[in-house]
Amino acid sequence: MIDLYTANSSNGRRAAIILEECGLTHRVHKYALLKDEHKNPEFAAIAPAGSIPVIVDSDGPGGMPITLAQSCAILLYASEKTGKFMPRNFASRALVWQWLMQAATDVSPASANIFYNVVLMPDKSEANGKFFQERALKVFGDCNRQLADRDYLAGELSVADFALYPVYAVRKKIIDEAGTLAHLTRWGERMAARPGVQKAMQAAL
Ligand SMILES: N[C@@H](CCC(=O)N[C@@H](CS)C(=O)NCC(=O)O)C(=O)O
Repeated sequence: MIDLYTANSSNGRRAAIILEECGLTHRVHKYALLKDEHKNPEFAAIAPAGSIPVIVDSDGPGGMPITLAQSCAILLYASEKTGKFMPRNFASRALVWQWLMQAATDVSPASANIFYNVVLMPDKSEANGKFFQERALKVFGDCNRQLADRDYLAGELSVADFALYPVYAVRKKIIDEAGTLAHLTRWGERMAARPGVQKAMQAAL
């Protein structure tokens, strides 16, 4: 059994999606972050940075329990545990790494900056908001170009797509308004049609 500690954020949804898509039985423990619900002793004891998502798998490697944080580590863990969503071919796998990192280190921070500027920063600025939005559209544009001649980021459906999807979903409004990211939008429709994605997005609403 896997316990998933999560919230209604893109990082939390990544973990929920991969557990559903890999068919791994799990229980969801959901916290309202803005109410500080995650700041409790049970979660503090398992979360190295006090951040969601975290999974606790009672049947981890070698049958031993494992506790794991970082949304993309959880993507890779579930993939390796089940043998799903990672190509066997070395060259294809390398492409998955590239697009997984693009989602983790380019798209996620660009989206987070929008959230910080709208919700968390002490001084909210319209100019900074515009700057962060343009930056986010630039990195979504990189994904859009990659998807021009393939259905999924690395050709076949992989952890890279599950890393990108929740960030895409939360920024769908600005992507649609930009009107220039048709390949990404069609990919988003393909991802949104998946029952596992739908169930996980609902669970982490
Ligand atoms: N790089 C981490 C980021 C984790 C993270 O920033 N989690 C946020 C929600 S998306 C969180 O728990 N924030 C509340 C806090 O740290 O107190 C990942 O990919 O999992």
